[in-house]
Amino acid sequence: MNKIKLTSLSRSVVESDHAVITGDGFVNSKVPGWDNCEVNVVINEAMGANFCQLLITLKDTGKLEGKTKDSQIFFYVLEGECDVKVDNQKNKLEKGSYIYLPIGKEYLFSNAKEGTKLLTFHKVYEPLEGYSVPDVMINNASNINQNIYCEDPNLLMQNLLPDQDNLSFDMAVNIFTYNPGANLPFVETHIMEHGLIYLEGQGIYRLADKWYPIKKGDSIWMAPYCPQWFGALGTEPAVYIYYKNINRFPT
Ligand code: UGY
Ligand code: MN
Repeated sequence: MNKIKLTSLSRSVVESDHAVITGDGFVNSKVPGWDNCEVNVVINEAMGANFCQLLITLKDTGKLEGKTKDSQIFFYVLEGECDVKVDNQKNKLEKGSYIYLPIGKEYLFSNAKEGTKLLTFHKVYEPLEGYSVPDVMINNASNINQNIYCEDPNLLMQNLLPDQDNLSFDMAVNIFTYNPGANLPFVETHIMEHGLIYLEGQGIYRLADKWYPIKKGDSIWMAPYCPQWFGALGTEPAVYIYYKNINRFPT
């Protein structure tokens, strides 16, 4: 038997209007103030995106300390648990918990269980005349209703932030669940940009005129107007959490 592994293969692809990042090519970055953790910058401006998506793995001594600047940051616990201190209040975060930090907010994440994984979305905040900057928001995805999407009971949408109902927000983060065999009813082509990571399951994503097999742990970037479609495969639901810029166009 030939046991040589072909190390030149990867499912990761980076194109001008989309990317599929499978994690096998991760090389860590160091973020000042963030210690005893691994940080992978999965999507950011260097790729052509207008936002940033990170994956952070904390050791039990891990600590993320800082202050948001021009960018608001949304943190979501993919695995494990930790504490977060903001506005002098300590909160326990567990799997499915999330915290939205507006601009100019000090934060400290600590007391992590070894191997805790956090997802972040960062977007430069665009103020809107007549509306105030959103407040800190802490919740758990399990508290958020699943709404039927596009009149298909096999497509379920959870809006983790107030979304279109509150013009203070210029970003949305949603969890999209496709029951086995469900698919987007049309090829979406829109000005909003997306970043996502798969939480469960698998399927086929169409991005521009290419088709990609996708599974739990994979991340995707879709530029504005990148044609997009997904169909779930297998026997489990396919679930992804995604970012979308909203409420600020046309200018
Ligand atoms: O909200 C959306 O645009 C979403 N339906 N897009 C997507 O899942 N690719
Ligand atoms: Mn879309």
